[in-house]
Amino acid sequence: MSRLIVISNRVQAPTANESGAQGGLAVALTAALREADGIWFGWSGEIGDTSELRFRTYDGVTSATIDLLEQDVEEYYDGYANRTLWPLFHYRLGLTEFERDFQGGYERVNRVFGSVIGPHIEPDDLIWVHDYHMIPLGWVLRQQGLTNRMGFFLHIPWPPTRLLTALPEHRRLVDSLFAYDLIGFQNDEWLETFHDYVVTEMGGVIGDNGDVTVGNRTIRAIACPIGIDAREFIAGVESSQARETHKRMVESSAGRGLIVGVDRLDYSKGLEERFNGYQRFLETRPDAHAQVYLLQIAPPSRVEVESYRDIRAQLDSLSGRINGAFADIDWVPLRYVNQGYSRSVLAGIYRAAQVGLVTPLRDGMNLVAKEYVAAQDPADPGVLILSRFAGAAAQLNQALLVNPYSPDDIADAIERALTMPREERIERWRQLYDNILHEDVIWWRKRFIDALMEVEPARWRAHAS
Ligand code: ADQ
Repeated sequence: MSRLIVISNRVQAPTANESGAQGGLAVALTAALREADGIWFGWSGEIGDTSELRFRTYDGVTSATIDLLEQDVEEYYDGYANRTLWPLFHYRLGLTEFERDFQGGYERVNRVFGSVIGPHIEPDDLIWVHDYHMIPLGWVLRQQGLTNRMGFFLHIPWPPTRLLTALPEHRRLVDSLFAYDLIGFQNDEWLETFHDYVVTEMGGVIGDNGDVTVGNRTIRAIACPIGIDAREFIAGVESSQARETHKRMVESSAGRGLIVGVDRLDYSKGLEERFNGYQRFLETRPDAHAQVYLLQIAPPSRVEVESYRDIRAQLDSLSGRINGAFADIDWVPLRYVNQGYSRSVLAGIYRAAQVGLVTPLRDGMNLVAKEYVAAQDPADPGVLILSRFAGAAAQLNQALLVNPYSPDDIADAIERALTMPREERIERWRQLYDNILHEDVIWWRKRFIDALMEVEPARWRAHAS
């Protein structure tokens, strides 16, 4: 069996201290690497002046990290990744910054990664590169003569062609993707928008079997939705910490219905719009006052980036306004918490919530929606309200799908969820649960690796020569 080499910006392999916020990628890959004899390469998250690799093995997962120079972090991570690609790929052209220095730093850091990782790759290794931070890495590794099977998975949406072409170096970026053998997207929608770019901007041809050909280069592109480690999450719901949290939530709710939101504090998650929707619900349903409350958990992320500080300030003031307008001496309609919690605490909170409110404006997938479903009591499950613009909506279509931009849509869905008869809740939940159980992270990993094993890597060799 080939070794699996995973490369992503941040390595969040398991540590002795697992509490705190974990990104979706970390949650998914930890489970995947444990099953294979893998190494996870990436940035340590630290600033330092040496790019020496540091290896560490814990709980069956080996990781190897490097530090980055301060300028690299500013241009590559805070800059191109978080101020250029992230907003652009989430359809937020107005927040997208176009700086040559950012692009230069991005390509430079990808070359650094390539030069330190390349020597550790063995001929049989399968290489799996993750996400928008690392798009050109495959090309960098090919420049070193590597002919390994190499796949790339994009965790975020692929933007419409007309938006992508606002990026001055769009063609160069997409060209570099053709160094991989396989590219995976979260769903058919992002795959189709990628196809559209290839056909309209590159004169490419899409084959029946997922092959995408531009000139003399052929790669394969597939939709491969990521899942959660459903069995582990479900087992976690029974842990003593989850039970304790559940009890605490039930007690502190004092008979009121709990609506829960759990997100990284990010403008793509639609938190402001969600608060507006909840406010509309309170304005238009006075009978519901003191009967429900919204618990929004949102630990800050990317605090170096101005747009993230802005959204935080807006949410602080909006949550204050909602509570100021509606709270009573014994009822606070919105509990807004800016910290991360361990997975078992989250499981207990999800379980106690009658409604899971997941309303991103745009999201590659969204694992919180799946975790909420996994945590429910089969005999009395809560209702998932899900944005139609989350990648997860393609699989979880038994949720109440909403337009996250519409406060009325959100308010109506909250009411419908809170009053839904138990039989309907069970019926919807069963289908959602079935999906998250079958299309879990193991299924995702297998589907991607199987597809990578199927493609003929000689296609790269032939074209490189
Ligand atoms: P993210 O944008 O980070 O991931 P998401 O899929 O929702 O978003 O994953 C978040 C993960 O972090 C979940 O496992 C959640 O439990 C955890 N988390 C969130 N808030 C937390 C908190 N307060 N405390 C503890 N844990 C918290 C990116 C893409 C997504 C895609 C994933 C995986 O943006 O669209 O689903 O990668 O591909």
